[in-house]
Amino acid sequence: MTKKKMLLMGDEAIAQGAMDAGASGFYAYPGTPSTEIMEYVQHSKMAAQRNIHRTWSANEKTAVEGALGMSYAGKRTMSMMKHVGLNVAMDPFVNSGITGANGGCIVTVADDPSMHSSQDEQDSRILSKFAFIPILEPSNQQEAYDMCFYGYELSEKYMTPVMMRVTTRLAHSRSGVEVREALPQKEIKLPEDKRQFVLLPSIARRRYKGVLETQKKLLEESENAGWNRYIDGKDKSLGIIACGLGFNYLMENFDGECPYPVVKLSQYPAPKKMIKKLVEECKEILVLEDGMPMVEEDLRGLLDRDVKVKGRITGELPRDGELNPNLVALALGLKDVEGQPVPKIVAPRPPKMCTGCGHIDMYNAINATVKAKYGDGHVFSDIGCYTLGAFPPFEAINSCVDMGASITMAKGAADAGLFPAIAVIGDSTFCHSGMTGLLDAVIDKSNIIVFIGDNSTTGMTGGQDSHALGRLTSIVKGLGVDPDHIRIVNPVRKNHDEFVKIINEELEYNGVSVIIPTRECMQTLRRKTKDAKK
Ligand SMILES: Cc1ncc(C[n+]2csc(CCOP(=O)(O)OP(=O)(O)O)c2C)c(N)n1
Repeated sequence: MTKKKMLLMGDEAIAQGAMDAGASGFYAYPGTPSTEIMEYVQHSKMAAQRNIHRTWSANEKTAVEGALGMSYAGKRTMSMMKHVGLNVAMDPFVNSGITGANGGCIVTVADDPSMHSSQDEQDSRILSKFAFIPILEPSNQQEAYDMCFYGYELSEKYMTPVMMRVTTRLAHSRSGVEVREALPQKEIKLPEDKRQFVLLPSIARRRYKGVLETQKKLLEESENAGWNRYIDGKDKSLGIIACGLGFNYLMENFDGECPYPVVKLSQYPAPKKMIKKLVEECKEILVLEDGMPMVEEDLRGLLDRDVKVKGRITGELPRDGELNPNLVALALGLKDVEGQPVPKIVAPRPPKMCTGCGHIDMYNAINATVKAKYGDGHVFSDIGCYTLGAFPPFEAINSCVDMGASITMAKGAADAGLFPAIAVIGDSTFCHSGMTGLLDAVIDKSNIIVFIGDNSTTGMTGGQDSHALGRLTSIVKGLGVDPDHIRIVNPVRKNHDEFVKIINEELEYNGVSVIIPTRECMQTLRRKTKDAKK
């Protein structure tokens, strides 16, 4: 019988792999390059037939907690996020390392080295290691698919969550993937130890000892499971440790036949025996990792005396930015192909707000009032399409740090005496992590104006449903903002004067004002109109 093959992006391979491996629920908040995992599940017939849970969560913390609850109930589950999302979810993520899992629990994190669409460059492997959670790092789409089956088995065998770590290029590139017969979902089965998930100090101390013990077994798994491999080579002048996608790049340079011995590293804790063998056999070691020099640092140790280790720390590879086949070639002393002229097929286009976007009218009104009267430096923004207000012609915002930080930073600046202190946030980001900051401001009666740009969607990541839909004003009221200072405005050009008047009135008020410019995103509106015509 011929095996069935599908053409899948890395993200899709993970989604299909998890469903085929019997997952009962997916929990995620959108973020590039992880968004497509949930979108694939949401559009999948199989997910609908199997009644797999597949709705967006309010943020990554609630996603990881939701998945942990499903694991508690004995079913296989996955939470998905981009790397900065893991920062938001760190509390449940780290503690889930101690509670452990019941049903198979995979936390998929897509890192974005080179910051193609992120505010920083992090390596989630370091955070997983910190949480004692084993890591699977596929080197291609097929492995991403297969690792879902193994990941759930590993998770259930050692009762631990497992991280699946990918980076942008793997998440977003396609390849043929051989798929397997789908496994049935698990039945509800509560944890045998009824106190497993109760992290009271006395229980947590006991569990922590257990987690430390389990690390030895996880190391053995890493040596033997087959994802990590020692591949011998004739030329022992160099040994290479190729992590995740780095292995793919390495093989690309040698058409599959590398002359040097290689440790292919796709499962952590890193396999000590294999690496020891490589270090003993080879004169020098080159470490290829897409992200931070985690393995390289571990290998050098504090004193860096015995082994000649080359990589991102020593400059054979750049310290920041994503890995690619050309950088690997240069580190190996091969030909530089980057210098070749690249045909200019796509002209570079700096990002800008869409024509007709409501955020444009919001910034025109803010600039006509706050900036015109008080100058620059008063507007704390957040992460979303409106962050483009940093660029000309607006140059309207002065911060963008992390999701939710607009309101809390405006509050802190107001606490310091800055007037006016303005926050700009989107409806999705507000529900993600703006609500608690607004509550702080209400409790402290801070003198701030918060603009919640309500375009009825999560625009920046491609238009996923926003939790604010149909309930934004009630949430703001419920958090205690005086209804007289909740102002709704339709941000269109003809309402500019009304918008300006509202802002000027709220500047007069000493307390928390919330102004909600409300108009649907141009892109989702266009999509809906197009669909209606079909
Ligand atoms: C912690 C974290 N999770 C996810 C993202 C990806 N992301 C960037 S902006 C955004 C939400 C944008 O929606 P909204 O606030 O409604 O603004 P819009 O783009 O619709 O104007 C998301 C999910 C991120 N940057 N950080």
